[in-house]
Amino acid sequence: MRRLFAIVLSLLLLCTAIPAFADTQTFLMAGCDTYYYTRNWSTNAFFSRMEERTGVGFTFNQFGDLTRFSEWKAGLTKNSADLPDVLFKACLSDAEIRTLYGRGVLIDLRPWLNEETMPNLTALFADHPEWKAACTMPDGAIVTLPSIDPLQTNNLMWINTSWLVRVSKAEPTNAEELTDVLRAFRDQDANGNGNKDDERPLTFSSMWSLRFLLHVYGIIMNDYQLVTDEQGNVTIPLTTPQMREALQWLHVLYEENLIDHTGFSTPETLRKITDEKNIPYGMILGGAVTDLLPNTQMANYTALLPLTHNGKQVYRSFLGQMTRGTFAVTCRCSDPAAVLRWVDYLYSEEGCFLARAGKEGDDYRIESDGTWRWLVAEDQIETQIYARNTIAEDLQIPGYIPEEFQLRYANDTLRSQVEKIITVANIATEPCPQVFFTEEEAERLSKIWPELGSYIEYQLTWFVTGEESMDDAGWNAFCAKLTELGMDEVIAIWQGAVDRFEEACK
Ligand SMILES: [Ca+2]
Ligand SMILES: [Ca+2]
Repeated sequence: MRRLFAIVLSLLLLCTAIPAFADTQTFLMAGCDTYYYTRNWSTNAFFSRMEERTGVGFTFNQFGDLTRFSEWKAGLTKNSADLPDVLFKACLSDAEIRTLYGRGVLIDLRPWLNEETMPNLTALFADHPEWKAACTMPDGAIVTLPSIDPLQTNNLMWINTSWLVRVSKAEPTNAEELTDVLRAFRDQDANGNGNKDDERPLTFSSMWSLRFLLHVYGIIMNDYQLVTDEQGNVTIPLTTPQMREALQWLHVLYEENLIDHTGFSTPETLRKITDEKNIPYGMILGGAVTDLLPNTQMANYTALLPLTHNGKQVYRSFLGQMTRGTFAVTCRCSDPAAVLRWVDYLYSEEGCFLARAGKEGDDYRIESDGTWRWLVAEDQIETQIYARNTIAEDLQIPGYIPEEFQLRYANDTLRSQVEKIITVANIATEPCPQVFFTEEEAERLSKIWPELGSYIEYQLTWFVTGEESMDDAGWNAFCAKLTELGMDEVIAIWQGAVDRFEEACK
């Protein structure tokens, strides 16, 4: 009986499906794919499966090299003979978006951003006006569509849990406890190899990365050293007494050999450890443990939750939740509604699975407990699934990745990591919203920032290492130099862009 019902159901579906997509519409798509195992878009199952679901198919102008792709994009005009209908995996920078929209090559997508044509993205934008605002150009147009990933990679504090057990300490929750744990790592044989002196308690890569530790003193800032407060005012934490205090603490960590002295100067590739028996790092400040250690070490480290300062936890979200510039429609496209209906599918949970996991039954299965797993062996995923049947690895695709996609993956080690990352992600915020600068603003920043930014980077490093003094004279000279190099104008430019952003959120 059940079998009969299934057949009836599939017949019903056929009846409705065939007339709707009797005439498949075909468009020209251009984009770039640099996936390590060659992926051919013309034969990749993702596109044929999408065609079955939407009645929209493509022919391709597929690039395999980002530089050549950028050069090609730079030359596009409304009359280019090879102008495609859409750009997918478009990697459009803000400057490229401004230029191509300015030339009339890319069109404003707002007329189709509605429930009828794009129900999934419209619902996400309604729930998250900040995502919509981040896609909005200074003149109000929405020209490209984003990749939205609430679990974007972040710079995290990975701590070795076996080391904690060996030195009898709990996960630290504030500056004092962290310092205490690092001292225990330094003074004891935390890696258990019989040598008390081969531990490097905390390693990091560059001042940029070390800056994430400032959250211990309640400080987060973006790459322009700025933060936007709840009233929408852009301020600079860099010159506050709190910042000075935090830097003095980092200087103590440096003096006491609690942070890795090579972190400022030695590239990660030269510090990568292969010897499993003599792991030197108790804490790693970085994107992934495996950047510095063998894959097998992943299970020994856990992402530390942000520490507490005056009863509050803050943490910087580095990439934010979205990447814009992944999809665009050109003036050549005869039916923008059709291609936008196509891309809207990727903003649904089913679309996420189709683009990233493949087809249920063919590529993966869902277990009775709701978790999902691939139907090929783990070492076959890249060549069998990623290269042939899905599209998401490497450069960003348009779409939305619900937390469930990663949480429900049937691998306990990975899942417990993901759970920790979600907890940090829920605390972390972007210091300033993802604004879109005008051409004039971008140009001014590109004039001011190289000198000012590099001055700040060096000066902070020297404060931490002690090469520059943080006494009143040293500190006041630092603050004065920031003004001299144009910090006030940088703040004003950001304030203007943030004001527009807040307006676009309404
Ligand atoms: Ca030690
Ligand atoms: Ca040791």
